[in-house]
Amino acid sequence: MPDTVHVLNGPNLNLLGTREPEVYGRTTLADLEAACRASCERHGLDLVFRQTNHEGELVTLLQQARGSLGVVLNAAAYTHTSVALGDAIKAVGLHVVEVHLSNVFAREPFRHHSYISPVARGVICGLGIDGYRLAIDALAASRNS
Ligand code: CA2
Repeated sequence: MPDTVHVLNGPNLNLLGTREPEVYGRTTLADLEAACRASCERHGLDLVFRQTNHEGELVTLLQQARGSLGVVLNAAAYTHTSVALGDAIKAVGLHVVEVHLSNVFAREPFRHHSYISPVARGVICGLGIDGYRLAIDALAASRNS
């Protein structure tokens, strides 16, 4: 468990690669999982990779990540709306790296606020799927700290 990273993806990310490629790119969720798995393997880490369209399910998945090295979280639209996710991150006391494929600060003002950033270990946005790899690298680097 301490050698496991959980990558959690929120609503509509199951559609990656099929719609709005100009915003989210052409990589599918399956491609993203493969890239995360390769990153984890390079660090000798196990990977739990999940996507859900349901807010409460994301809370449950965060709770289930207790005991792991940490979480890479793209909560998608719930980033901007969910007090429950912010509370869950505080409650589990895990290292959570918030990731967004797009640069949310270059988009609509409602995407500039996050309930996750204040309780996250770090935030990466605008780098596409590379952001997930960088987040895994950061969690791996935190292993002995
Ligand atoms: O840039 C990101 O990763 C976001 O978390 C993506 C969310 C958006 O609400 C956030 O503001 C930023 C939206 C995910 C929707 O994913 C789609 C993927 C393909 C086609 C349509 C939606």
